[in-house]
Amino acid sequence: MDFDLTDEQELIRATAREFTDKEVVERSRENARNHHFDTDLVKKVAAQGYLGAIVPQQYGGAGLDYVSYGLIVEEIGRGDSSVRTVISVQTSLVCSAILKWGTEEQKHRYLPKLCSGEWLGCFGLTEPESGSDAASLRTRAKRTDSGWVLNGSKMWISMGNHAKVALIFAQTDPEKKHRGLACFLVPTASEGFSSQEIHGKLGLRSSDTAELSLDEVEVGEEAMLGEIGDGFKVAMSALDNGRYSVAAGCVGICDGCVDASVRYAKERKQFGVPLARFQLVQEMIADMILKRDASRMLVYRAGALKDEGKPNTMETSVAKLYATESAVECANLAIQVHGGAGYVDDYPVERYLRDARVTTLYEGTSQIQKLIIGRAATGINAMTPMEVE
Ligand code: COS
Repeated sequence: MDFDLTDEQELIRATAREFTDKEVVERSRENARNHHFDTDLVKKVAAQGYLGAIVPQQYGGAGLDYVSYGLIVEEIGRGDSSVRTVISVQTSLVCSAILKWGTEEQKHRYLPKLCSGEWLGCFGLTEPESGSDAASLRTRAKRTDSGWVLNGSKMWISMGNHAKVALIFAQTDPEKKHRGLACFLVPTASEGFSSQEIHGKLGLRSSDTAELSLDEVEVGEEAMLGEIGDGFKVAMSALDNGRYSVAAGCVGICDGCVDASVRYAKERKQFGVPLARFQLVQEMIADMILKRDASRMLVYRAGALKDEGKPNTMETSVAKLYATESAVECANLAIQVHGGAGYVDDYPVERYLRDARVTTLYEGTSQIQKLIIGRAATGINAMTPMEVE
């Protein structure tokens, strides 16, 4: 077992750290205050090769391994979870799904544009009536002479107002339940496709979040990603990657909480000595370090399994569950270390708490992760409630 990063991975981490400090941290407070989805910053992120980092070079990506990708996502996550969300959605959900399930034609058509940031993509799985129970989604796909017509709506879709292409999951045959689902690559400029911004979020204020509506949207046969009936597997395999990136981003939040708290505890004096002199303050810092380091190791484990091509759904859920819950706890502790100063946005810790909160919800709640882990451990499926007599 080797816990060291390679020289190349160390360089990737250092470069991402420098980029984050110079470009991301600088803008995070103002963007959050202004609820501004920063397309200029997204261009800079793309220019770094951070969109589609795991996509092979032949399709316009950086061809990096998952551990390296996780390092990048961790650093960006320390800077701003709204920016990290752009990377997660574009790379882990959209690009990874096209890479795994797309035809050569689809890969060549979409991946170079997504990797370069020329296009943004979004992942349309969740609906107003279906969240955890993804298989029950109601968007319908009906056959036409030349392809398919789509009707339905999608909810909580990151980048939905800026995306040029949307992965839309739709039911082709309700009787088949999850085996009737299909995934379509839908240009957002299609007639009948519209999006609306969702306002009033607790966190991720500089992230774009949309409700999508599909009203008789027509697409050709070539729009389908995978085959009829593959839709649920497309979604689940993409979420295996999405959850990994959310976990890595949350390691970044934990790390940012440690950095900010150590700095503040050494500067701020009470009773004539720095806060760091108090054992109860050190205890909070130690607790944060524990959670950060354990989260990081779990993310590395999931990343290493992905790089080896081994099954990793359970390990990814462990990493996602632990890192996201840890990010919430670390942010809460970091505010405690900062006292009143942590309650306003002069310091990043209040934003860390607001941004961390969604991570235990999206891409599968903590409860869903526990059920995935529990099922892997026991072989018993406790997902579906027992039928009511
Ligand atoms: N990769 C590929 N295929 C997978 C998979 C994975 N990680 N997990 C499951 N599948 C396949 C299974 O192999 C099974 O295939 P068959 O139809 O051939 O048997 C099928 O998908 C159904 O799987 P499963 O029985 O596990 O589905 P369940 O309904 O029991 O559980 C949960 C599904 C609850 C785990 C799933 O619906 C889920 O993750 N929900 C949360 C959704 C979510 O994260 N939403 C947030 C989206 S925000 S972007």
